[in-house]
Amino acid sequence: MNTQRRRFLLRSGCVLGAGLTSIPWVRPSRAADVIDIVMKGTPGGARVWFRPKGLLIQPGQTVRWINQDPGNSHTATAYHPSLFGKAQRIPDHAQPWDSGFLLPGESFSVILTTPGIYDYYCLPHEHAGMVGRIIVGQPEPRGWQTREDAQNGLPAVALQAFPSVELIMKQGIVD
Ligand SMILES: [Cu+2]
Repeated sequence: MNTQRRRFLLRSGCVLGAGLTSIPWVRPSRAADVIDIVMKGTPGGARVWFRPKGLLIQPGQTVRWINQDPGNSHTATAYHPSLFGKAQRIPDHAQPWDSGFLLPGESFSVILTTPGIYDYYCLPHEHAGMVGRIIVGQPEPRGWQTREDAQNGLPAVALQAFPSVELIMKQGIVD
């Protein structure tokens, strides 16, 4: 499946919806296969955030971002050089993603298979500290601490907003 087609399916939600679960060769969907992260904000947009902002999942699980902020559009965008020239803050060889702008009520999903730490942000609100961190399986054996600690161009408010790897591994979920 090429990238464009895949993106379309993910944007439309079809790939995760009831449609595919009825096809025999697709593994039956369980509730735990899709984990939601909501995009929220205060009226007027003074504060915006992902909830949960830290999440531990298993390889092959799906993460779905849902914009539940009636007053703002948001994105979920992986830190990766191929997207807006950002430093890489996802595992090597993992597929970066960019949801594009999600209007209120819209959602976007990715299936994460490569173990490691994934940092992502909201394109218009990175400077408001709207970032999140997902750990798939467990941190990469090497390199993640360097990357976690690296400033590499992030605004301080974003860097400080990431929940620590230790806390995510301990709690599984960090609001
Ligand atoms: Cu945002």
